[in-house]
Amino acid sequence: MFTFLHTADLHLDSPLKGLELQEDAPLAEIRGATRRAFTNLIDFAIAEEVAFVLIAGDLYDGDWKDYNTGLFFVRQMGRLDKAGIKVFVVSGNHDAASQITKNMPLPGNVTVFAADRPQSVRLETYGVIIHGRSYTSRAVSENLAAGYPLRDPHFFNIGLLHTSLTGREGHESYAPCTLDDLRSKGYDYWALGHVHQREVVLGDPLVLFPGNLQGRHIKETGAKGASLVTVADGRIVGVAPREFDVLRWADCRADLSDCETREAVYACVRRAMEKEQGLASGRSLALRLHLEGGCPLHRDLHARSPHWVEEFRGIAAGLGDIWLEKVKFRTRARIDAEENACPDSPLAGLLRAVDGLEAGDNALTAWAPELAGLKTKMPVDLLGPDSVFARSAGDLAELREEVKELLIARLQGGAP
Ligand SMILES: [Mn+2]
Repeated sequence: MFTFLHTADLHLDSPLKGLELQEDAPLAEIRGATRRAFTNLIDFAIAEEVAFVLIAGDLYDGDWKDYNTGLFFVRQMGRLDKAGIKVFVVSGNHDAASQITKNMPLPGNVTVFAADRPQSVRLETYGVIIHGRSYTSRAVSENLAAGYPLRDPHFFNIGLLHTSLTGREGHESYAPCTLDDLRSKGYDYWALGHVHQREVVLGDPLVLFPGNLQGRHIKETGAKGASLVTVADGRIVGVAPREFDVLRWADCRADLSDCETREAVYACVRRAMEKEQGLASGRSLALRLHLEGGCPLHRDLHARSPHWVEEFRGIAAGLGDIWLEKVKFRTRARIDAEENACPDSPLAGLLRAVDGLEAGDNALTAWAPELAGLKTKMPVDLLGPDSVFARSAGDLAELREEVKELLIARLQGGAP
C-alpha cells in the first residue's frame, strides 16, 4: 500500500487580491500565503511518508520577478529529496515553457515532463507509470490527451494533464479533451489541473481537479488544498481532500430580517463571522460580508453605509484574524402591509414599474440610463465603491435590485 499527493495550480508568489487597500491588512501574511500553503503540503508529504507528489500545472503564476521564486521551490524540493520522495511536474498555461525566462537547476528527485511530446516515467518501486506532457506556450488549443500512450498493463497508470476538459465556467479553454478521450487510455487515475475549484469529475476511473492550493481572491472561496490518494494492490482504495491553505476566503451571509436595533445588527454580523471562523478552523479569514433580508434598519444601512462598514471592520478586528474584503448591502425594506394592499399607493406603483423591468433584458437596457442617472442624484454616501458606470451589461440585474432598494428606501422614509 502507498499514498501519493496530487496538487495543481499553486501559482507560487501570486499576489492575493482584494485586501491590499486596507490600512490594517496583514500584508506579509498575504504576500507569503502561496508559499506557506506549499510549505504545509511539503511538511505533510514528509510526515505522512507519501510515495510521490504530482503537480498538474501552474506551479508558477508566470515569469518570476527574480530568482527567489525558483529558489524557494528548489529548497522545498530538496526537503522532499532528503525524504526520498519523488516529484512529477507538468507545466500549464501560466508556467508554459514560453512564459518562464529564468531557469533553476532542480534536484534529482524532480521530473518535469517534456513539452514537445508525451513522456512516460516508471516508478518500479511502486509499480507505477506516470504519463504527462507540459505546455509549450500559454494558449494550447491542441488536444494533448489524445497523444498520450495507452495504458501499460503491468503498471498502475497515472495521467498528468493541465486541461479545461470540455470547458469549465470561469476558466479559459486549454488542451481541450473529453472524458471519453481520457477513458479510452485505460489509466487508473487522471491527475488534472487548471480548474481552481476542487472537482471529482469521474469516479471510475478517477478523474479529478484538486483545486488550487491557496485561494487568491474572493472568487476562490472555501477550503483549498490537495488530494491524497491511497493505492493498495494496484487499486485506488481511498481519495480525500487535504487542506493546506493559510488564509481562507469566504462569503459571509448575515440575515438581518429580525434586527430592529443597531446592537441586533452587530450581534447578527458577529454570529455570521464566528460561523465562518469555525468552518476555517482557526485560519485567517478574508470575508465578503453579504447583508440580506427585509430589515427594519434598511434605510439607515444604505444611508450611512461607510460608517456601518467601519463598524463591521471593528467586529471583525475584535474576533481576530478576520479582514473584510467588501460589504454588500443587499437588505430590503420591510414593506408595509397596508401600503402593499393599496394598489394606488405610490410604492405599489413604483414596485410594479420596477418589476416590469424584469420582463426582459431589452426593457432593462432601455431603462438603465435612467436608473444610472437617478443614482447620480443620490447623496454621495449612497454611492458605494462600485459605481454604476463601472458595470457591464451583465450586471444590470444586480443594478436593478440595488436601485429598487434605494428607491423603496427613499420613498418609505423620505429624503435622508
Ligand atoms: Mn491555474
